[in-house]
Amino acid sequence: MTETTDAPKDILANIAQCVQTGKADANMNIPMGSKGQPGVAEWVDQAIAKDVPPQTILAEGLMAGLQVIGKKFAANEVFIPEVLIAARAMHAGMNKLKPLFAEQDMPSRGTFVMGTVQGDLHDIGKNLVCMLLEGAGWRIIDVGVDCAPEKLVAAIKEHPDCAVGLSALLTTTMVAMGKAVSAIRESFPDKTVIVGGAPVTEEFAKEIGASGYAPDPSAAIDLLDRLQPAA
Ligand code: B12
Repeated sequence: MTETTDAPKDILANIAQCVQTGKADANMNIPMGSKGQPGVAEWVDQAIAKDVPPQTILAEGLMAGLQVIGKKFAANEVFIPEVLIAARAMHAGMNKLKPLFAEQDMPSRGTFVMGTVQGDLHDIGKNLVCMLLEGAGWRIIDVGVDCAPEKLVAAIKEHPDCAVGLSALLTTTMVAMGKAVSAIRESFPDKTVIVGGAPVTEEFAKEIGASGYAPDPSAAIDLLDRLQPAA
């Protein structure tokens, strides 16, 4: 951890570091032996007390930490438990910032409607993609697992400017992914629809008419930046 001076840049570095280690607050004993030391929640409180703008705390503290974890996850340097712990730590900070953003305008990268396709109950990958996209500024509408095409289309109608993500983990439900993309294209021909999940490939994404494929959340963030640049 960065040696504590009162400088906002050190506080932001500590927030990023605590997100990476998953230390949500002082009560947590992650990493082992750190109980009682400040975590994300306490450092965010300090940053707020120093009048650091909430956007800066989000971008240079919380998101900076989670992006490191996202890249390490893509490179197989950390694994699912670490990502989930880091995401939970980030949420501890987000909860502190939410009331401040409510007073201003919550900066949003756009809305992302995400679901696991019909017949498929796997949601760990979907949830990870949602968490990391949320960390990158996307507002997430999680429509859950076993999503019939009609459910996806209805969610898109409610959020017409959204980008869409579909997840499938079973070779048998890849067919359902194709059907979901066709149903979305019928109502929204130009909609950005990205797909992923262990059996899904770039080639399959093209075959079913999806806008793109990403193998992991970090690549999904980059893909969405290319397909649907920030306004
Ligand atoms: C956990 C698990 C389960 C759990 C799911 C719990 C849950 N809440 O998700 C349970 C026990 C319920 C389960 C059930 C079944 N499972 Co299962 N399951 C797994 C297992 C072990 C891990 C999957 C997982 O979570 N991986 C970790 C996540 C993080 O990876 P991921 O989902 O791939 O997501 C990453 C990327 O793909 C990507 N991504 C994912 N989605 C998206 C979407 C977008 C838009 C983008 C950009 C990226 C993206 O980002 C994620 C992070 O990097 C896998 C085996 C394995 N090692 O993969 C089998 C596996 C997927 N299951 C399998 C099977 C067969 C089943 C069952 C049919 C078993 C049965 N006979 O009942 C049922 C099906 C139930 C159903 N209808 O869905 C097979 C599939 C085989 C196949 N080729 O089709 C696998 C591969 C196991 C095996 N080797 O046989 N399963």
